[in-house]
Amino acid sequence: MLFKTVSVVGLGYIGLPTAAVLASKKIKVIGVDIDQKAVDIINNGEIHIVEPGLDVLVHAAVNQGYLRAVTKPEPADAFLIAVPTPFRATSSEIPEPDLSFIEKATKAIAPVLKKGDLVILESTCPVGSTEKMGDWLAESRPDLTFPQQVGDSAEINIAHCPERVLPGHVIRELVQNDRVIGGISSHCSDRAVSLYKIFVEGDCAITNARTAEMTKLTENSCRDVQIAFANELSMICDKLDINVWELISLANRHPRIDILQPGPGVGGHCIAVDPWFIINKTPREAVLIHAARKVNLNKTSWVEGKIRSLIGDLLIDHPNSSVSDISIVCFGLTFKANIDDVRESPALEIVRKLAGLFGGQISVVDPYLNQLPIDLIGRVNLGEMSESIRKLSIAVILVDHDLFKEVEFNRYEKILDTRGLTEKNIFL
Ligand code: SAJ
Repeated sequence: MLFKTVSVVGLGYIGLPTAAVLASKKIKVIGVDIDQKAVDIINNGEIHIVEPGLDVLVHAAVNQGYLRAVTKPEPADAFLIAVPTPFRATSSEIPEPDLSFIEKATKAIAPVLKKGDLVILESTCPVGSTEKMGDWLAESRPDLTFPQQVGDSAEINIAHCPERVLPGHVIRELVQNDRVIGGISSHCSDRAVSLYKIFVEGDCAITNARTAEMTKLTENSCRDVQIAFANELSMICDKLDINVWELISLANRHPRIDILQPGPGVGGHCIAVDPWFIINKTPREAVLIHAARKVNLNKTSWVEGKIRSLIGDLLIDHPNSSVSDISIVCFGLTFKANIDDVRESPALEIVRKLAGLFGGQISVVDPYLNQLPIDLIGRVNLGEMSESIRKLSIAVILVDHDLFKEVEFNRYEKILDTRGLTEKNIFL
């Protein structure tokens, strides 16, 4: 059966671009989001997030009548669920996944499901979540049959197809990347492939739902481990008085070595979160993955400690000055370069800690943000790239936005460059 109408549930960083790309292929798309404000913005042909190329796509899709946003699910031939899967703290050091958004979205679409519909979970999730989604649907709709009950002959098809796109390159990667598709039955996988083939130019590789879930977690955990290696090297190099940026570029000349870049820690809603889904399920086995998480979390505290020692150095250099004479200018608040997303941002965590501890003036310069997170308003200034600086000033580079390449960092008395943006010899 063809997919005449597709519903995308969750119109965030993944759902909205997916809805817009599908609509650009002249499929009727109903976007569903609980946020009335986001729904209104989209129905106006505008967007509530920053992603290159998305504004043009959404504007065209809405104007041509292929994309419409609503707050309550409506009948469709396929449902793509792209809602967040955050984690919540537990009494142990290991947080646990919060599937409540997936559960709510699943239960919200259940009443409008009809025979022949396809339900796809795109949200990154712990192994077993797609099966759980199938159980929630079966409980809500005892009048329909599901693949976990009757296999290929089920009236509803269910699959997991994790999103794998890189923020900042979402539109291109949605089309070009290969997809991993894990159906609860093989018929579910085949139907999911036929949906993705509407807009995916990459291959659609078929597996089962559990392997598809683990594939996504593996990709992001692999990156977390690799970044942890770079972050650990940066702390070792600081102790041994070696320039870590030079070291990595030299080691990377080896044909089989490709070390990533250190930074102030790992942020975002994916790499800083997904490894916990593996650690939480298999804590005794996931030793390396857990250690990497700890290294990356510790790097953020380490940077904060370095800022405090720079403040101490300034006071030693200028004995007649006090902390209130010092200003710290933090460059970047987002979780990585050239985007507006501050979720799990190590830069934000560092600025929050500084705002709580430091008695001098703190400014944040971030060309991707029009305003500071609410809790920082009144405690931290939102500065300009070329703002005038005090005599006793420290520049802390937390994000390597391209626009920062124009900044004259040598105007500042001290520089802490966590991203290797300035001349390679300045780490501290
Ligand atoms: N980072 C470093 N050093 C590096 C690379 C990254 O410190 O060399 C930091 C970044 O500054 C950022 C964090 O890691 O704080 C994550 O950034 P990222 O660019 O590595 O990844 P994300 O979170 O933007 O997107 C990842 C991607 N996964 C992989 O590359 C394996 C993307 O393909 C996924 O779709 C996305 O997670 C997701 O949604 O899961």
